[in-house]
Amino acid sequence: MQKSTQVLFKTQFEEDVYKGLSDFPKHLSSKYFYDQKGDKLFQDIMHMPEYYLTRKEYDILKQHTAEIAGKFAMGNPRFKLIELGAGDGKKTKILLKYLSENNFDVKYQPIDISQSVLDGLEKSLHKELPDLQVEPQHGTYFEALEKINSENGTKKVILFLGSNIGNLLHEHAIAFLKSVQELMQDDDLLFIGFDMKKNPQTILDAYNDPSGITEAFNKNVLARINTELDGNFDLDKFLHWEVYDPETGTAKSYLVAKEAQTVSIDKLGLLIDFAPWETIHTEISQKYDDKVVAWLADNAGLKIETEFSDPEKQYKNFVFRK
Ligand code: AVI
Repeated sequence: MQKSTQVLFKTQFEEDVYKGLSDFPKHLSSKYFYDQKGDKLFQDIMHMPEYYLTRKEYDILKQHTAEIAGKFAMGNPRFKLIELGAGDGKKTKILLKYLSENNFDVKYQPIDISQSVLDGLEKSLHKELPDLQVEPQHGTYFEALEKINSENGTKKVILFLGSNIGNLLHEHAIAFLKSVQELMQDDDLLFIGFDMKKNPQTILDAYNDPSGITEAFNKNVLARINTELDGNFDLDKFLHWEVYDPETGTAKSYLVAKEAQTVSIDKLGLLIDFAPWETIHTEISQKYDDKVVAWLADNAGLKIETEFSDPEKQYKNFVFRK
């Protein structure tokens, strides 16, 4: 018998780990891949030859910079460019450079949960684009968006790149888009990157690199449980396993127990039994088609303004308004 709901949790991580590993089938959220080590592993993933997403989106921004900037500035060339989950801003810098060099009246407001990510980005932007106004916002997307909204009525262009939306189940993606939509004014725009359905092998390869970087990224949630919650997971006793369903467009990551084992998580007073080949589901990376994007937008009260894509239409950036 495992402890029940009277356990008092000090953090969301504690609660989610407790509940996810006590559930059947077991699950843990991919948001817990990201700590300092996880951030670095994700940077490495973005440089892997198999992980096409980053390159495709970079190429779209590079190929269509002037058109995208023109779309953003349409009707009102003075706007705030707000980026949700800015990271190192490598792709956004293409747009920022163009906007800055062509005298658009833009203020860039990157939002990130990690203060060190924001500090690094601000520093590099001051060096590379000294004339650009940068105002980082630390916090969750909605805290920061609400704060920005309350400041004044300047038009907003909100960026959500990297197919980050794909890490949300459709119902959560709709809820997320609805919340953003509610914070948008009539002339505000939302620019989102979507990884599109393609040859299933290409997708599997992107999440199953032979160098083991994605495996380490997936297992980082177990490493965090070991260091932060006094767990004793033996990472070698788990397999990284990726599946892709070409019908639904959902790629799913699992950690699979290679043998029967019991893991203790002392801070949670928890003992977890694993049967041989039992799974922990850790991540979804949704792939889209045009119909699904239109359906998500419709459900969130958004209208598609236009789209930009690579020549093979493997990745698309959509512009939405409310
Ligand atoms: C951040 N996110 C969009 C990545 C993805 O493609 O789902 C995270 C990732 N997981 C494994 N590789 C990359």
